[in-house]
Amino acid sequence: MKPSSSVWCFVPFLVGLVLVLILLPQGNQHQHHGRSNQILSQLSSKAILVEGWLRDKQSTTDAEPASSSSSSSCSTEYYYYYMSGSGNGIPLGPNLSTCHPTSSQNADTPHRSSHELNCCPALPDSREPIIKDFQLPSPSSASPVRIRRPAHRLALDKEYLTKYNKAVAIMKRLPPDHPHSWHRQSQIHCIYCNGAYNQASADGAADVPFMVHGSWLFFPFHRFYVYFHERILGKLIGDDTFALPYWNYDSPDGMPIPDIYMKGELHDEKRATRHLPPAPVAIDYTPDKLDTGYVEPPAAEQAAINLALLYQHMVSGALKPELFMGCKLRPGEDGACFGPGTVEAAPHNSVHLWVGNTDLPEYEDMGTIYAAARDPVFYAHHTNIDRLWALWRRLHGYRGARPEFDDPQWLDSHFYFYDENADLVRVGVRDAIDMDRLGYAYEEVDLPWLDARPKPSVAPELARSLLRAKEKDYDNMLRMATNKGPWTLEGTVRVQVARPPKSTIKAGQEELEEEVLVVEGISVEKGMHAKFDIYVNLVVDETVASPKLREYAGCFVKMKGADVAMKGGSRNMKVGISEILEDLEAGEDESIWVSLVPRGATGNATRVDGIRIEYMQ
Ligand SMILES: [Cu+2]
Repeated sequence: MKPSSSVWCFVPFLVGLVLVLILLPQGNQHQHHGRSNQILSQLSSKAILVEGWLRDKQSTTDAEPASSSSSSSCSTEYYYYYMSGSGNGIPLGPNLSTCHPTSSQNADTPHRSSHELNCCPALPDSREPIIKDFQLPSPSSASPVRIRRPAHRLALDKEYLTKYNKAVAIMKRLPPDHPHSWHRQSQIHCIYCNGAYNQASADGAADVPFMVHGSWLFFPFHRFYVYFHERILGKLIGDDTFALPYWNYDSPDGMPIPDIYMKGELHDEKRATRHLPPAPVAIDYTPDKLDTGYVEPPAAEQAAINLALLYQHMVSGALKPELFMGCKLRPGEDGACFGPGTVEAAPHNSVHLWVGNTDLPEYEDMGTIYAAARDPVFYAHHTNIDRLWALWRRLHGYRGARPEFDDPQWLDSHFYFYDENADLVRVGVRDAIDMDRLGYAYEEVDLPWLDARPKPSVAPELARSLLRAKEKDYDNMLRMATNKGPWTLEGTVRVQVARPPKSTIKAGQEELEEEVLVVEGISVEKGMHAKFDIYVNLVVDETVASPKLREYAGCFVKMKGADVAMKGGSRNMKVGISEILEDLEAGEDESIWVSLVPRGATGNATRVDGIRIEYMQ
């Protein structure tokens, strides 16, 4: 394709841009009005967040046209133009003709048998006669907004429950090969998450799997997944206002598995019996924690742990898009990365593991990637994850940072889904960003985790002298010179990590720079799940440490079956620590102590190559 014709592609885009600029501000304000009032009152005690959110709202409104797909009919050509290039410009996407059986377990894992999976459709999707490009509804379109409500408040809404159960029942009765069937809907997760497709965009014929976990593809992929699932359910019962509920586990009342998922079509047998209601979800969960002497806290304490963890993962640990969204996956083997964002690690991974039945080989259904979407509660878990993304974008505009990447390679990455008309559509990440444009919204509820900023376990001054005393104890502590591993996490690893001098930044820009702890080269034996917690300047015993302490910086959680993603490339966990260091009064110290605390019994299968600090702009 000639570059000159690609120029013409931008003409409708520019016209659209002007139109959107004229039309959008009013429409957007109108849509936001009730909700913004609500969130403003929730945040009233947090002047800085409010101020920030308003600025964020302003800047995203200004930036909106960039996510419009008004390039319409030209977008296919535009895409091929990219494809014909090489190097950095190539966006990521799956090659539909490569769907192949994959495996969920590894044969070398002695106590688990290898499990071949074939999640591909009987007829390859690449044989579809027409693949459409997804079109965002125009901002002026009159279609109703679908309102997703908290699932725990729906137990008495008979009319809604009848509809939802009926839609799922119809889905379950469709022939298994129908793209709208329950079977095929759940296989989407298996295909995209167990590596059944190869990348379309890798150079040459390299069999590089296309994966959507552990990177910046995680949020946009799952947004589209539940988006189409919801529209299909609505179509099956002839209701274009139908919306999925969300599992509001970020609020104490909503923490148990919602009752509506305990009966009828929404029930699933394959769940951990000890976690059925009224047990509150444990967002810091790992399956074999109890085998290692851990005692489950009472419900109120668990709820407090959950909120404190959410504060860290949503607010202070994730001030930059890369920290929240995950690592920047690039095409080809060289571009491989596995680095989940804070919320993908927990609550996403941990809640999956908490629901799954640990008596089954792979903790089916929710605890393993290939089977997770067979459990109806999967969709309520993922609407909540999607909601947390939307909340995060609002909260973090205030430091002047863009609330998402503007990297074209991310924006042009794409996936394929069957829409409610059973047409195969190609959807790009750029169309996932603005939830309002997609025509659904979340009913607002209180956000108690915003107020759950933890306190240091001991007074910072005392902590300082305790740490100094420990530094003299050469036997118990690894020294600065050894902050390079590899270490096997059989027990806690404590490392003194030097803080490099800050990069030169313009005056007034200091607060834009985030200090980031990088746990490098994480590897987990195939077929195993894993979890470790990351603490900074921890002075209390790690067996009593929890996310309720300010020293908690984050965690790494790997689900079962996420092995394909663990191949090659960089495997890092990054968490922001500027606010923690401020609260621990360690902001001026030359080095900090980092503890990696394995949780559960798989520490001896987990290896880490090193720890370092970087500054993120
Ligand atoms: Cu998931």
